[in-house]
Amino acid sequence: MLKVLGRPNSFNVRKVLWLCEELGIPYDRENWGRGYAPTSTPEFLKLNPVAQIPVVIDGELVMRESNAIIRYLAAKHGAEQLYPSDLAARFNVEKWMDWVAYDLTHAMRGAFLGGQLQEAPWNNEWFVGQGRRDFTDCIALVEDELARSGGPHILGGFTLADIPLGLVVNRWFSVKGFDKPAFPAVAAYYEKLTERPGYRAHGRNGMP
Ligand SMILES: N[C@@H](CCC(=O)N[C@@H](CS)C(=O)NCC(=O)O)C(=O)O
Repeated sequence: MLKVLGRPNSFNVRKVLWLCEELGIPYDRENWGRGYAPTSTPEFLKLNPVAQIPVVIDGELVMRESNAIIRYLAAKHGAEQLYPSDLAARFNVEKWMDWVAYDLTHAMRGAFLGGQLQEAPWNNEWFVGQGRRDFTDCIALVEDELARSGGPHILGGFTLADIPLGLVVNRWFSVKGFDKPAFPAVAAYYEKLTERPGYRAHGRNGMP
């Protein structure tokens, strides 16, 4: 049975849990990370030297990096629609995943970890302001893309790209402390994703 190490309120753990729900993959989960078992122990560092969650164990394979993990699981379970084998189609999925992992992670550190949770070192005034501006600009870009393509998902049909992006959108609607423009196409996308049981369980589940 797949083993998932990580707390269920972690942005990156939620990607794995949501995909498992989509694909019907059974798993055991243990609570690790902030507020639970610390990831700085020698026991955990043997599994992930970066001291981060999620860690996912599939037999002999010990995995870290949430996007790599969900790509592995989708490929292993033959989820062709979510993660196509055609290279051009696959590229389109991966470009959105990489964009979330890099640009949006930085923006959300300022807007959410710093601005909302007041977590050091992200709660620096300049960093919070910049994060809020960058978060807004990124969501504006998603709005333009969805308005241009007509959606209903970022690439039309539901793919792996919607998992990190859907969690970002949930965080966008949950984050507080600054004026947020209305983005109607993003709001429609949020509602569309909410039709999915996996998103209701691990995305739009009351946690930011
Ligand atoms: N690039 C990593 C980032 C993982 C990451 O930042 N995990 C956070 C939780 S979302 C973490 O381990 N935080 C420390 C903790 O909870 O103790 C991934 O995508 O898996």
